[in-house]
Amino acid sequence: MLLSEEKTEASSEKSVSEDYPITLQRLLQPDLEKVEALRQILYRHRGDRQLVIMQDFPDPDSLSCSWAYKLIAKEYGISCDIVYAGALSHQENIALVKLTGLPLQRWTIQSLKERDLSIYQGCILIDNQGTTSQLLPCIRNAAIPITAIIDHHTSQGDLQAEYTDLRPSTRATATIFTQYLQSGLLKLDSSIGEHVKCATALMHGLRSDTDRLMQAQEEDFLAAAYLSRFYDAQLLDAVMQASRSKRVMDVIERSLKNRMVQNNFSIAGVGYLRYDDRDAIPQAADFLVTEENVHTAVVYGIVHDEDEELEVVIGSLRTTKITLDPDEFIKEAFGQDGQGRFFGGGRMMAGGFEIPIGFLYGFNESQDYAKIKWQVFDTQIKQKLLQLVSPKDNLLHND
Ligand SMILES: [Mn+2]
Repeated sequence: MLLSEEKTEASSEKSVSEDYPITLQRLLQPDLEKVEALRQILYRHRGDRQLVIMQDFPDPDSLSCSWAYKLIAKEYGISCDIVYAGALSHQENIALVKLTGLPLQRWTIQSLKERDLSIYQGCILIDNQGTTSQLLPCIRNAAIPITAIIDHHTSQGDLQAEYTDLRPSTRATATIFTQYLQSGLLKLDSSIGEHVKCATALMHGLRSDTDRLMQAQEEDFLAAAYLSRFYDAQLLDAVMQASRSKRVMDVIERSLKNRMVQNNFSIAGVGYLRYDDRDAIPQAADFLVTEENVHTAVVYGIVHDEDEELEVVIGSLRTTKITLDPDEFIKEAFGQDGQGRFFGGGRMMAGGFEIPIGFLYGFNESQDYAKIKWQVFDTQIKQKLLQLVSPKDNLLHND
């Protein structure tokens, strides 16, 4: 090979243009020898169970690539557990994991004592070389061989693995993995939800390690171009917008699970939430309205504030339909209270409502009571909304 990785390691600021034809050649045919070597190793280990070890504070690059590896390995009957010892600290990472259902496990050092590590025939280090993981020494003590190291950090020492793909001049491990996919280790299929979500995660990993592509090189752009055929732009957008707490994410998750879509309206009750998290309701509505064929989303829940001894139903409406006036819609749906005040109103594209719970405040320390109370409000609100959404069948037929 004319362009050796050693050269680029020595001078990482190499100019791409000076060896353009060779680079392009390499980009279009990404290191087939390496891919072939990995294919053979996967084949040799078919049926194995492996551990994919991430750094203690996984970032989008390591999260997405670990997932991509798991999906590739599955093609060879290898089942992988993706583990990390530290914490998912950044909101965006929590969002990425939540919204894509990225399969990972947190293993504390203490919990290792109770684990049977003998079920694993190998481990894989992705986007790290073990130096940033507390888990690796224990894994090594358990005599689990290192099957592969795939990383773009500069070499951290002489850790031996059956397969090593270290590319210090590559900006993101996601670029390496995208090239693996492109070379046919796993044929992405945009009709498979998991593939779309993994491609979205890889796009996020690639973007985040290249400062939103500002630092990207040609091979990263080519990788992004390939991923663009499969990824879900709206899902990525939702991940990127996230500076949300875990509890907020949980509310959004509930809204996704509970939503009912009728006549282009998406309606979701999310149950109880803390006062501090009330902002999760409009955020959930923002998210639900991005669904295909939905123009208006309404999300509501019972917000409770123990200090104030207060419970109130809070709801949010978001619409992209120009002809729908949120203010009018909410006033018509919920009407007025005993004093003639409306329960809510709105502005362009958005609206909200608050319905006091008053006398029914409190849980009586009974889960059943809380549940019944929620069902009553949930049913009533849905019914009011459905009278406007589909006037003909305003009774609740669904369960
Ligand atoms: Mn990385």
